[in-house]
Amino acid sequence: MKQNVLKLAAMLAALPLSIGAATAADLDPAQAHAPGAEAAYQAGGSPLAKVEMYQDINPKAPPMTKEEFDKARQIYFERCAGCHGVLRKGATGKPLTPDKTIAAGTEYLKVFIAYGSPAGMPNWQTSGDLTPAQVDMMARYVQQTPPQPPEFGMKEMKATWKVIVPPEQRPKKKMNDYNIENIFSTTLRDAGEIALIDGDTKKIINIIKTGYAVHISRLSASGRYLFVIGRDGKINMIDLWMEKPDNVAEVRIGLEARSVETSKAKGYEDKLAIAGAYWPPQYVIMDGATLEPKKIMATRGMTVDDQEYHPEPRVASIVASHYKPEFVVNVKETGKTLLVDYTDVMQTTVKEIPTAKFLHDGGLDSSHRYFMVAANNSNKIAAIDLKEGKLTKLIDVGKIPHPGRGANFVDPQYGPVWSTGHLGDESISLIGTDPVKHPKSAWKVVRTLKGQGGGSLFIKSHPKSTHLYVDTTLNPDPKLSQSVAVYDIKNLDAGYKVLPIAEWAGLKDDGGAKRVVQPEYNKAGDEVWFSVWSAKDKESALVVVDDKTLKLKAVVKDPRLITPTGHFNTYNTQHDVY
Ligand code: DHE
Repeated sequence: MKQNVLKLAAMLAALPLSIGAATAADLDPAQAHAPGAEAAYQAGGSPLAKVEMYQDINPKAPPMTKEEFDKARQIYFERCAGCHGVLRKGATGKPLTPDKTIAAGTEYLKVFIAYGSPAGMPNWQTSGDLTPAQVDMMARYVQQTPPQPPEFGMKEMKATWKVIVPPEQRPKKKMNDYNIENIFSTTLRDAGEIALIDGDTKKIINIIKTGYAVHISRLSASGRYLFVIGRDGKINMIDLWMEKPDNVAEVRIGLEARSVETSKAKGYEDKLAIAGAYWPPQYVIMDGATLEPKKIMATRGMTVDDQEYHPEPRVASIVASHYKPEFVVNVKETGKTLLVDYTDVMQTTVKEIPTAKFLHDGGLDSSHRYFMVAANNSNKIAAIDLKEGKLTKLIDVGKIPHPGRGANFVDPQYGPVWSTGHLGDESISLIGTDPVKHPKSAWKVVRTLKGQGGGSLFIKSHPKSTHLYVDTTLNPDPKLSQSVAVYDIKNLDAGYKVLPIAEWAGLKDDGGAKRVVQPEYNKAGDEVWFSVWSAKDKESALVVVDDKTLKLKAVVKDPRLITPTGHFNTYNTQHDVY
């Protein structure tokens, strides 16, 4: 029996089968997205799993009890929504709407879910993640009408908004002795907390409760306030002037979110904050001192290429222009970069720049004039000119670029470059960013470095450093996921050295994953910090490397450092130094 099913799985993967309206390609997310590392990365679990939703009855879909429907819905949002979308209209994975899935039928879907496909759909049953009964339930679930989570408008936001310490009761000057330009805000992902760590003494200043599966931190233009966003859309605003820095305001801007940023243009310092939601698909501009939500803008609309309506285009990265009072908002599924003028928050002007689908993460070039954003599943980087307000170039790079904010440095041959690593291959693409002095190199991949392997998430350099660090966090080989590659920028042809970061952490050898993630420099640019990210019931650590000697400088361990992932140096984040 098992052999027959395996044969069927192999046949389905190999043949362009046509079953009613659906073909294997329509249903196979692997045709649209990349293998292993990316699938694992996307299947991160959505807070929507816990949200009650309405079950519609479609007489053509196989029957499901309410209990089964709710269980399957939870699994869907925990495992599948990241690739296939909240409404199953398709994101980086293919659509799973009833017109396609009912035509395919339960048995066909069960094989796909159980065995996956060589190109990327995880093998949920054979990996042991789902039982045969759960696979059967999921095969029936994806034939039901997709339930829609509730909207989250001004009324809901205001109900979550709390000003813990009003602006007039906050310190008038800095009340602590910390060097607040060299603090690290470290994401403690599964604890729903951040650790504020003194970059000079490497001591923990405070552990602060934040949103669920907390994600990133950003600084206000003055450097006084730290903004942290959780996957549940909760933003925490932390005042670094307090004797012991802590929360002064919080709000939820949606049911699921990833990005937060603050106004950086001259005259607007610390005035506004913005956050982008995955669900509902919207972004929200808030007061920069209290987080009071002011204006909600929806992103639902047409896609960039085929101009089809997309009901849930998620907001990916947001960056503040240093040139103009504008936020740069990247909308993932429709492939549009929005320049949101915030001079008049209520009568917002939005310029829509068509870029490419699947916009994700990105950062500024060293001049801060250009924003470089990865359209990850399109295998492209879009260079946007923030001075002129237009797309400069779409640049083809390797497979599934994932830069974080990318790394800027001066290539000895080609001049200033911005660089990205990739989830889907081992390459590192260096793109020329100086059209004035190096016009021949501008907006082209001028050099491709060979890295340790695919599964790279973050790359980093610093203006005072001659090194370039590239992690391989999601590579399936523990040797690679537990180390980083470092290049000498003055001699890129020499290849890389490997630093055994996880080994240096000296954690117990318990066989658990010890993923090394996100190089981040201190303010001086002479140390590089890494997280060694273990499971939540295992010990993790931060490892600090001396950038000159490439030797171990310090290990930070503490039972409170649970699942450290990203970390954000206050000065470098405030000034976009990377
Ligand atoms: Fe992230 C940035 C979305 C999983 C760590 N991540 C971003 C950004 C987006 C995003 C849109 C850009 C924000 C910005 O600049 O405004 N991340 C997503 C996902 O949708 C995804 C794939 C799946 C999920 O379920 O959330 C995901 N991210 C992860 C992780 O698993 C990581 C590795 C660990 C963690 O803490 O969750 C992770 N993402 C990060 C970090 C950044 C980030 C550290 C900021 C990088 C920077 O240098 O600014």
